[in-house]
Amino acid sequence: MTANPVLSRDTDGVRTLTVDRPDKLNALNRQTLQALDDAFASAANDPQVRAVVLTGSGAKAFVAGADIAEMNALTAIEGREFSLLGQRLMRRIERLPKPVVAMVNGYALGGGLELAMACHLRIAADSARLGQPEVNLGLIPGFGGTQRLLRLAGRAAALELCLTGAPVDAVRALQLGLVNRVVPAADLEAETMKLAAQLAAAAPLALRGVLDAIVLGGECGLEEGLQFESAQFALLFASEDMREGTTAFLDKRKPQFHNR
Ligand code: DAK
Repeated sequence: MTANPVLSRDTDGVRTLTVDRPDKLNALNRQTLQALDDAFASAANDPQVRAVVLTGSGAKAFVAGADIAEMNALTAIEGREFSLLGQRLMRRIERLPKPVVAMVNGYALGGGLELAMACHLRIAADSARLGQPEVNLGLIPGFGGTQRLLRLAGRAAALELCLTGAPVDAVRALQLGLVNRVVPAADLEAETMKLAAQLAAAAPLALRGVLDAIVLGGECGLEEGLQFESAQFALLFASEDMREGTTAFLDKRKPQFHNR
């Protein structure tokens, strides 16, 4: 066991989590997956946290994938545990009741791209490269990558990335819908923090409603999704923040949201 491989910093309602194994390009070993799972559980439960930013240490990598050296030595039983831990983490992030922004500061490969895709929004540095190179290791994506890539970027892109294993640059990733924005590497942190601050200042219950409606609603058929949306919409009429938001608009002032 080494020091906690996930750094945590809080600024004005934004929790920044940094995978901190730069000498291994922030590769995800079991300790790191567990630390991330703990960190996201804690962010979910902390009422001071309104938005989360996830990134990697150093200028070179967001996360270069699952730790190949560790995987190489796993038994089948350990491999199953590894897979379940990774899948649980990805699902926890995707289902977090607060927005999570991946700040993709470099390589996002294999499990690293799967991690970024589990986040709600992705901002990439123009130097980033994204891909699913598992076939080169005799594997396929195992942390939900085939399914999330398919849903995010469509069948053609998912097949291209997973079959060839070749990474794409940030501009191509933007064209494929894999990332929301691309910015110069020097501006990445400032631009990401600006977006996170905007999310942290928004009405938390409304953001949660959006996340539930789009993430969960997107997993059902249109009819159930629409029903789910209207239930989420109705629920917000019970919130003080909805009264505050609409009253502030009518009063021509800025709303003050209190997560109630
Ligand atoms: N794992 C472990 N170490 C890694 C690593 C990784 N994924 N990526 C890089 N490193 C280490 C390198 O070994 C090297 O360590 P030292 O030799 O210095 O000790 C150090 O980081 C610096 O890397 P390089 O020297 O290679 O740096 P370069 O700039 O030359 O190349 C690179 C950068 C990103 C192109 C290259 O490092 C690379 O190709 N890395 C591997 C990328 C990759 O294939 N990623 C996908 C991993 S597979 C599953 C669930 C999920 C998965 C699998 C199974 N189950 C359901 C069980 C997921 C699988 C993956 O993610």
